[in-house]
Amino acid sequence: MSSTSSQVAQRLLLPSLLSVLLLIVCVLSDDASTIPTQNMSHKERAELREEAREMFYHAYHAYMENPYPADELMPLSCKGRYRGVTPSRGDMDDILGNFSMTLVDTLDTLVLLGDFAEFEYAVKLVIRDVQFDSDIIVSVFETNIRMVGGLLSAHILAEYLQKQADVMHWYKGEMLEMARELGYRLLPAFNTTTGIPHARVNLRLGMKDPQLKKSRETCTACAGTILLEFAALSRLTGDPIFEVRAHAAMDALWKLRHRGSDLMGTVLNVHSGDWVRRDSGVGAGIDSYYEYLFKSYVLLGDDKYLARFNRHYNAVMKYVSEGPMLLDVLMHRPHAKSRNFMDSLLAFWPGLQVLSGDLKPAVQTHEMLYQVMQMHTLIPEAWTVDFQIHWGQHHLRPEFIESTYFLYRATGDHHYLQVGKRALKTLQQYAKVACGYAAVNDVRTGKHEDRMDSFVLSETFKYLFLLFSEPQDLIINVDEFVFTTEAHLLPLSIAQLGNSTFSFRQSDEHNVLDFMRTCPSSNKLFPEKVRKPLRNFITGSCPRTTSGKRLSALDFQASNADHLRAVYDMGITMVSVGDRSQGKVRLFHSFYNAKSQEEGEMGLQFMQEMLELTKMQSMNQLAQLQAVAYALDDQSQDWTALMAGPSHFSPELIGEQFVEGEIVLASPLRACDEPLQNANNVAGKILVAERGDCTFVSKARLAQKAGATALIVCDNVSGSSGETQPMFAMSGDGKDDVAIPVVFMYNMEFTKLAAAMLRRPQLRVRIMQMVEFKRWQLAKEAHQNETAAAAATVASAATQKKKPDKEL
Ligand code: DMJ
Repeated sequence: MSSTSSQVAQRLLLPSLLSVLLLIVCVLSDDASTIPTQNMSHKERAELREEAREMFYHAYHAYMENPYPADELMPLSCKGRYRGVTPSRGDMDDILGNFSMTLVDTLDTLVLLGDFAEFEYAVKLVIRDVQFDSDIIVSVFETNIRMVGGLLSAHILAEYLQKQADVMHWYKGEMLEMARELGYRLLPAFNTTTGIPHARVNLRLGMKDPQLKKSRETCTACAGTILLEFAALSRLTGDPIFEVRAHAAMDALWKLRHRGSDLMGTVLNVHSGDWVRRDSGVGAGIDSYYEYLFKSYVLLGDDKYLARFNRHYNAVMKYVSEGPMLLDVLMHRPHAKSRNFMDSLLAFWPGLQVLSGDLKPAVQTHEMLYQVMQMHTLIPEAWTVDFQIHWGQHHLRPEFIESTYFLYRATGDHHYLQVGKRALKTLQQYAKVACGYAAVNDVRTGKHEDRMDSFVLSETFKYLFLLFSEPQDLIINVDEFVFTTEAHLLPLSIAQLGNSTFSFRQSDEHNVLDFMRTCPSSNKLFPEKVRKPLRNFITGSCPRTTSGKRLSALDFQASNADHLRAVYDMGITMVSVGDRSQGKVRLFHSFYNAKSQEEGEMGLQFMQEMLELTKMQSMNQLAQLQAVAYALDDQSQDWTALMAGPSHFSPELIGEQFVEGEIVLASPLRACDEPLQNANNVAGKILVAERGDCTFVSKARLAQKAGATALIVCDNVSGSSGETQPMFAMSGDGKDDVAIPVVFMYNMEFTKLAAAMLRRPQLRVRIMQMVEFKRWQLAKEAHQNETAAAAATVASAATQKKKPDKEL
């Protein structure tokens, strides 16, 4: 679709999108065997809406009556958090710019709540008190989504109220001017080689702040969550610069995707465009990049963003999504999981799936999240694949409630109202304090933190209020807006400025409930059908509650007492072998020892799975294992391969790739200080350095600088060996500047190499993957056998010819 024709269509997309989803739900829901969730009465729903409103005001008044004009309320001390005054929390404080962030972030929620008087008062305060000319370094991403987004949305709604509610006639676009000024202050961050913005900028000095000299790295979400606000800013002010810069950043990011997997990493260098962290998921570091691709398409009607979103979406569903779980992989090796935990930011994903029309996986992931919540009371900041707590904090984040809201809007299933009710009551019970709502430091202890982020008011309570509101309760038709990642409202009409098409809600307009009535109660059965099989998802895989479910070898943890009991009951005995410290065990299974016939059979299955797993593990380990191979004389076909480990910071040798050369010992052997004494004898050779005194990667840089073609780091612990110790991959420091292969050898293996060096001065070695070395050897042997067989055939043919002569 061309952009003009598509724009008109896109303006209408979101409302109709939700209607289409409702229709799909009706068509698919004819299974009477699924029990619908208990419906919530209008009365209860209205009470919950009012409770959400009260929650908002409890927090809002605590902020306004105590620390305002501070950026944030500290709810335990009831004081304000000011940049440069309150003890620093490090990078986290880049959110703060001493610009009354909580108030700016909250303005449009006041309008949604219908509180025009307080909105008007708050707007006056913002115009009077907020200024940006401060020598403070702030996060470009956070300032954009909370401040620029907050000001823009408030400006749009202020003009709206002027027209529709006949109030605020004094308002002359001051907040738009403030947003424009702030936008200009963020622009210096976009002066990079790639056009991808720096992560931080000084509000007064731009990038001239000496502290920003070394600024290089940013996260994908940080750079890719600008366009909605900047496009709105350009279109409202008539100055194209913001939108131009934001599109350029999106284009540059798109070029950095992995061409094979279509996935993105999470951290990159804004100048070189190199990836610094190649983990790829949908949570922290990348979340709102995906959100802004899709919503830029909805808001601006540019098809390319939908195409890009779809490419990434397919990749995420192929590699990252695993049933209801979403687990990071490496963008360049997408079949390898790179983390064994999920973070709470990814809870926005089902909401985005709803908007993009993929309802079933949205229902599934939401169900998984709900179970995490039920298991730990509050969703922790991160949890492991077996649903144990990884990071215990709970920051009163909105994402889970946001997804609950979108799922309710799309399905009409009252289950989502019940989920929202539980989330609301839990916040009341565990987060409410005298002066606002406090984040929880650890969901296991319930201990509070002196922290209430501005998104609690701008998002968490806003989505709760929306969830329990009937469409006719709202003064605007939210379907005519896109919610930014900070839940600020931008009208779909933004592309046709001066010609506002959104309107106050008429009570009979787009009435979702009426629509639901045309499709009696069965409209909730589709999501129920998807949720039902997942209802025991966590209890089924959680090691703490094994009841009734067979423990699979994949889930088994030897340190878990329940698991040990379960395998014992299945008739499996575990015997330690070798040195106990190595933790090697052998498993024996006997039906005779099993608690029951059924458990005996489960034990047999468990053993078979274990065997498969062991095979897979050793294949993976083998793939990573490197070989340092040599022959003792040039003619010899007899090569010796010593095992070595790879590194995370150097190029991998894959397949038939290898490095070959003479080896030379570094002098001094630890190779930490520049220059190497024998630097002039290193070029073109493979350098050997001993572990210790400095990092692996700094030795690698020194070797590279001296012109070495590869580096072997040998262990400094006498007697260590890959035969008895697990091989590992050396870690770097996040930079990507080592271009030569680097491998690690334990002491015993290196001692063999050293002995060979003594026997043969100027020994040449070949570094390659161990599996490739084995393959190469096998091919060589096969070739030798063939040659020998061919020689034997020739010889026997010659003998046969001679034979008659002899006989004669
Ligand atoms: C909010 O500031 C935004 O939703 C952002 O995109 C992600 N993190 C917080 C809420 O958790």
